[in-house]
Order: sequence, then C-alpha cells, then structure tokens
Amino acid sequence: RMLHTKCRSRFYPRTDNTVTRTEVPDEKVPWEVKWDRYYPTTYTAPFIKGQSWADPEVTDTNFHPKWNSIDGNVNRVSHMGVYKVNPFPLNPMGRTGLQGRGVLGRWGPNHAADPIVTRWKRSEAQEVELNFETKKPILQFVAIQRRDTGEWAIPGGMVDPGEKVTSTLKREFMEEALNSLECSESEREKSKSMIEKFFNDGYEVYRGYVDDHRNTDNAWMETVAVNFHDENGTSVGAFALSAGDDAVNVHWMDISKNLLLYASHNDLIEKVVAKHNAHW
Ligand code: RP5
Ligand code: MG
Ligand code: MG
Repeated sequence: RMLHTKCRSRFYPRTDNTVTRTEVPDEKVPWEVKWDRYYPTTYTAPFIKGQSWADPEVTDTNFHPKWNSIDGNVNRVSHMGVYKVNPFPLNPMGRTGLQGRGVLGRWGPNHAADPIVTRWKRSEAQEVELNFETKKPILQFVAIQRRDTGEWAIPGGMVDPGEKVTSTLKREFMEEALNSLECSESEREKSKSMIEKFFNDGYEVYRGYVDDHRNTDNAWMETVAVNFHDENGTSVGAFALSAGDDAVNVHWMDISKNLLLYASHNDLIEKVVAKHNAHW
C-alpha cells in the first residue's frame, strides 16, 4: 500500500503557516500501528462554516449523515471500501497529523473527477515525435497551473451534489482549460459541442484516494480519473486552450517521468502512459 506524503507536510494549506501537523513518521501512518500519545491539532477552516457545499459539525444535533452511503445528494461512499467512523470518519490511508476537516467541505470522502486529455506530440510537419532515448512517442496532456499552490495539475474538480461524474469531467475541463465561465456564448457553444462528442469515449484509469495536501485524518480527496485521447490531434488537440476559474495557466504538457505535478497526479498520468505505451 502506498503511503501518503503530501498530506503529512508540516503546515496545513491556507493558514499562513499557523496550523501545524503532528509529524507522522512512515511507520506510524497506518492506524493499526499503536500510538497512544497521538493528539494532533484539530482544525476546520472558519470559512467553510455555513457553506452550501460543506457539512455542519458532526456534533450538530440537526446533522444526521449516512456514512458509507449515498446520503441524499451527497456521496459518502469511499472508493477504498468501508471506512471507520468514531465519531468522525477515519482516513482509510492512515494518519495525517491533523484532525477536523481542514479546508475540505465534507467529513469523509470528498469526491472529485479528473479529465486526463491527451494527444501525441507532433512536429510542424505533423509527425509524431519520438523520444531520443526510449524511441517511444511522446504523449502530451492538458495541464493547468493551479491558483492555490502554483503547481501544474490535471484540470480536475469536485463533483457537485447530485452531479454525474461524466458531467463533472466535462464541466471542469471546460471551466479550467477552455474558460467556459468567461468566454462568449458562441465560443461556449462551439467548445460544448466538441467536448460532448470528444468526452463520449473515455477510459477510466483510476478511482480512489488522492494524496492531496488538504487531506486530514477525518476528510480526504478521492477521484475518478478518465483519459480522453485525441489520436489524430484534430479534435480537442486542435482547439485553443484558455485558462479559467481556479486555473491561471493552461497548456499541452509533454509527458515524462520528470513531471512534478500536484497531489498524486503523477501516478495518474503514469497509468495513461502505460495504456498508450508512450514515452515516460
Ligand atoms: C485533487 O484535487 C483531485 O485529483 C482534483 O484534481 C482536485 C479537485 O479539487 P479542486 O481542483 O476543486 O480544488 O485532489
Ligand atoms: Mg474547478
Ligand atoms: Mg480544480
């Protein structure tokens, strides 16, 4: 089992380094390993209080969540199997050094979707480029630079209550990589009809836990990552990209093992590379 690391960094995000995680050594990550004096700080960001996308406190007498279930519009089922609740949901990948929800809205799993849009890297003469050493074709994916951390990432986002993952994939790609929230009506129609067609043919590469720096002992990110590949580069591969919403930049990024992406996005990209037998 992979050990999460990004959610064991010293400072919790968006707290001006005022919220510190308890240092969790690798061997103490699993809950099964006894740690009697494990008393991490509890932190829930003040700005999530009362938000429509956020849960109330577990102690709120009006809050009756159905853990490990589809709870009305909210999916509280984990892709990782049944999680423990005592009385807070317990991170299935182990200790993170922080209790509470941090900046995450939901107790337990917070579901996201990641569209991994790929094409082959081509020369000006439109020939697929091979890597000099591996002699394998170079794959490119649509990467966005996140406003929050400045890191490059897959243009993913949270599944809205009641939303289908297939819709989240399209919506987030359109918002973050095609700037659908700010472009003209006619541009939006154009990209929408292209995306509707192109996103029909997806290949699911992963569903499960994400090692996200926002994770805590009681709230964590999970995703469904789907690859949409433009083999000839004539569909989305020929489309003008434009960063929007939480993205400050967007471009077709060459894929190799040297990538340093947000959260565990490197691992997701590696799965896509394996599927296409591309350069890594
Ligand atoms: C990651 O955070 C997921 O893999 C997804 O890419 C992203 C969703 O969160 P936001 O982009 O909405 O912040 O864990
Ligand atoms: Mg988004
Ligand atoms: Mg996003």
